[in-house]
Amino acid sequence: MSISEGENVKGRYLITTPIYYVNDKPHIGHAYTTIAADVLSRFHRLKGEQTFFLTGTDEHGSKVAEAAEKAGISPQQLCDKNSQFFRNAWQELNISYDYFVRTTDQRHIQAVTVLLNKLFSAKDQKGEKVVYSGEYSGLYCVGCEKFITEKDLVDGLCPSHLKPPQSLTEKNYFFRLSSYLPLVQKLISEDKIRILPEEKKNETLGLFKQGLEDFSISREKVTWGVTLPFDPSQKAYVWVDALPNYISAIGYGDNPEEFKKWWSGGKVIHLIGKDILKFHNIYWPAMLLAAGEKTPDLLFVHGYFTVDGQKMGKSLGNVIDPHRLIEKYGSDATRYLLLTQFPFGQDGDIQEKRLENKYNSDLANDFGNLASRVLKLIKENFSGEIPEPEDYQKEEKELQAQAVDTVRKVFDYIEEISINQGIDEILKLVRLTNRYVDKTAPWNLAKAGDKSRLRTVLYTSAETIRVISLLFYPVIPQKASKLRETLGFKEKELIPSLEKEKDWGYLKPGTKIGEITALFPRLSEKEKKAVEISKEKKMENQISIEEFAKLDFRVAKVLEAERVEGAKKLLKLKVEFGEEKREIVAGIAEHYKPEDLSGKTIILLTNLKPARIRGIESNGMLLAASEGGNLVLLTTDKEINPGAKIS
Ligand code: ME8
Repeated sequence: MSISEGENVKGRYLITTPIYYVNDKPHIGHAYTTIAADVLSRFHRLKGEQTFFLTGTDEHGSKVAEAAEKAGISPQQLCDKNSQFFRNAWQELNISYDYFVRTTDQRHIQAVTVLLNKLFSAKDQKGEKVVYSGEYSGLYCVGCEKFITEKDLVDGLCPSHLKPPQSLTEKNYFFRLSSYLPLVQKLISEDKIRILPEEKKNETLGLFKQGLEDFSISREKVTWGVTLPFDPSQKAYVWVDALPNYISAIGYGDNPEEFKKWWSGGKVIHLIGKDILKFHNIYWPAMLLAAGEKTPDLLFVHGYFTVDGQKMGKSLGNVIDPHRLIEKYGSDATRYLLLTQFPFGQDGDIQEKRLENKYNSDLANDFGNLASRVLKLIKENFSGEIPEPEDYQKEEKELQAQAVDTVRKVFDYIEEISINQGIDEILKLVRLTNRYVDKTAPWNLAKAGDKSRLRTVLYTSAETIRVISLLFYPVIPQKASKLRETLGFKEKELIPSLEKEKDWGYLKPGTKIGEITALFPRLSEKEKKAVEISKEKKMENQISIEEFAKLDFRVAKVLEAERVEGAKKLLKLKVEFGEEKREIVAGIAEHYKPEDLSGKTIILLTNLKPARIRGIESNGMLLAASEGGNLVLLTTDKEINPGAKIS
């Protein structure tokens, strides 16, 4: 057992988010952590530091397999589809990840296999094997993908998923956590593994006091997972497969140099939500120690938010899709609004009304308005060229000092992952600049013809706005770049650099400013636009008669039906239409018994590409109507021969 410290180059960071389950689409909880990690990565890049920003999807385990079965598709199909939804959302939110890991990637599976072999052959300090086999009997919550105890249940249900746990007895392999607990505890106490915020460090240390048991690292009855290299009858427990994403993505097991560079050659920062604290703060360091690897440098555990006071969940119907916010506020404002509802690290509540108010007050009024009024004055009074400042008076000197000081403060806060304090400082500077503009009243100077003073005031305002564009860039990258473009920066200068831009006076007098558009239009105007866009989207979804005519729907007759082995929801149907016979797989087993189906008339889409579901090739899709949990098959009003075309 060793902690290889490595060279630990200052200024090299591996920044990670959790990898999200693909049993469903992304929601704003996932977006929250990912945006925070993006902001952090962008700040480090601004400092000129090497940054590897990692995110991805967690694709194995019962939870995903069950969702696939419910959807009537194979687990891999579900993973491909939903993993893409995450990537799409991150693209819309301008998430600048360097690598998107998927646990079904061969590269990842290979790395997990290497790690499992390493753990299997490892011995602890007493010379005992780290992995041993045993029998486990207990309650398992598929939603959490973890074993839970009777005392965790509320009215017999898992309190997080409001579902009864399964009772499981099986042969499992166990990880001898007990051998590593004292060292992990020591590393955390001494901040060698730093846990922020402080109360989450204390919460973690509290878990050691309560006692922690060895955990099982495999499953006998799960089929969707990584096969144990030392026992092919078992699959790796989904968490033992998921946690190593942080090393598989940087070359563990296939690129030792790259792996060393990012894992032991810099700082490793994991951002996680408080729901997965134990896995990350205790199990993961212990696994790494057993495998002879360095432990993470910093784990930042943020809080959980509710939506309008309620836990966000499918059953409550209050899950917020990031697209909805992006449509209303735009990508940058969504990033800003999600991060500024409550301090990063604490629990909070997201309320639609508060989002609107904050958009209008911070972004439209304070920031957007400041930029447009200053730029307009430059356009009107100096033919759109940044004026040369003359005598700096007390007000200017104060604002300059504030601007330079804000740069230092913001980067200091970000170093400690105090994202909200960092953003608050930027906004304070915005407000100070607004006050400065109000106080110096450049419109009056223009009226009075005091060009000399006007030059100084407008240069000072524009230069402070330039500093704000530097600081705001990681949070609202598109709008900050837009603003920089208007300030006259060329394409390659749109991404700022701290080293070049931290001092006063970077903006060159004489620079021609660009066209001025509102950075953040007030919501009422923006909403009008959103309605127009959604109308356009609806139009885009409309299809022509020609397109509809391509769909070959036929009346068909069911000849035989049987259950698909191992799939609760699937039936295999043999159907006939005209001369043709086909086999299809349909997710209707919870609504129709096989024996009730033979002889039934159904409506079949016949020219769908074949799909393999549970190893069976399905050649067509039947039509059904559903509402709530109810599902009925579509059929014909009167008798008509199978094969009749539907038009
Ligand atoms: O746990 N508030 O994936 P997951 C804040 N696959 N953050 C939230 C949130 C909320 N209401 N809801 C979700 C998993 N999150 C595992 C992780 S890592 C090796 C494996 C965020 O899809 C938060 O970051 O359930 C939380 O930790 C994560 O989504 C859980 O995502």
